[in-house]
Amino acid sequence: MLAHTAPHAATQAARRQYYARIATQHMSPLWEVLGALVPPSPRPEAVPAIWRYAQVREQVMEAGRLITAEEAERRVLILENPALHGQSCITASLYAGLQLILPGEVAPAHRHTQSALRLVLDGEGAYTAVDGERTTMRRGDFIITPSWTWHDHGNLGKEPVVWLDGLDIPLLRFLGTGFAEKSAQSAQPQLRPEGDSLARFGSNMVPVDFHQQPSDPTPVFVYPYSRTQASLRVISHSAPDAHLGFKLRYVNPATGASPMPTIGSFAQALPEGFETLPYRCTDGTVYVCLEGTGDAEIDGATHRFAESDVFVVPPWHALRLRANRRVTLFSFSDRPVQQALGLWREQRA
Ligand code: GTQ
Repeated sequence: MLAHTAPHAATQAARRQYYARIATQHMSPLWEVLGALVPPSPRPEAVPAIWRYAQVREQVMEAGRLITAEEAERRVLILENPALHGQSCITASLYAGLQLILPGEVAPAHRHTQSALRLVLDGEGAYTAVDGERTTMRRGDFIITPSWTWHDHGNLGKEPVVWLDGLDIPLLRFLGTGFAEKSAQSAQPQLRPEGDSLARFGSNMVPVDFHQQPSDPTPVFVYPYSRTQASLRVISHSAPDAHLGFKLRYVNPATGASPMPTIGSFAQALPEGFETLPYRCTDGTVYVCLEGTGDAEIDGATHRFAESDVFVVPPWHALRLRANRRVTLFSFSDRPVQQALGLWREQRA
């Protein structure tokens, strides 16, 4: 901010000429932009938005008639934040998209430094393979492909399968740390039977001589929705948190940390008729409704959501949730990054 009294016209003209001169040497005056650079509280560019599955499903299916999964490599409709058009992101740090795979198709094996999650929305019979182990994808399942792990997808079933992809693409683009490579084989060889990693690491036990190194990916890469549902049902007998309902975070079972270092992920239940108190946090968050119907009031504007709808709450926007019928939500954000840097804040009204 400049001084409170407006400068004289002659002073303003002199300053403008000066700014033009220093611009030729790639310099600019901080005092013109300081307030925007160092705001008193977050001013995200991203805006609240909702994608209603019933309204976008047909567009997703149409992509299946226009391009094959093989040709596209990944047949995905990117969910673009309306205020970040052309930037392929849903928040400043996160990417989201709806991926379609038709019966008989394969999305070929590749790996990249970007971390990815899948949240299965529609259809049955597809699988994701991660570092040599396949997992069958069922509605609500949360599946991860940590940084630099090989992954491919296929559909062995009889119906189209759609899932939500969540990646840290914008964050890695910002950091300049994106690397990727394609595998020579389109499908990975199966090194272990399905269920191996969950049995070894996902049953409150780990192999006796297992020690996780900081750079190792989490040993469990599927979090079946049936287990999440069972947990949320059982804890729903207690009193809900006034701001969050019943909310759990997914963890790497070997460490208790987030399954992936850049993306935190959560599952949440709200009893029928429950309404949360306003809550805001610095991590812009993508929500997916897995069960029920409700209203998300984001900074005062209400968005009605139903099953498989995706909505985004930008950083530091107050959220109030109302469950018209018992609601289960999945969500993800960059919270582990903010927490690792000591930056994360929340506020409960
Ligand atoms: O499945 O690997 O939506 O690399 C965007 C980039 C999915 C994937 C996306 C990707 C993938």
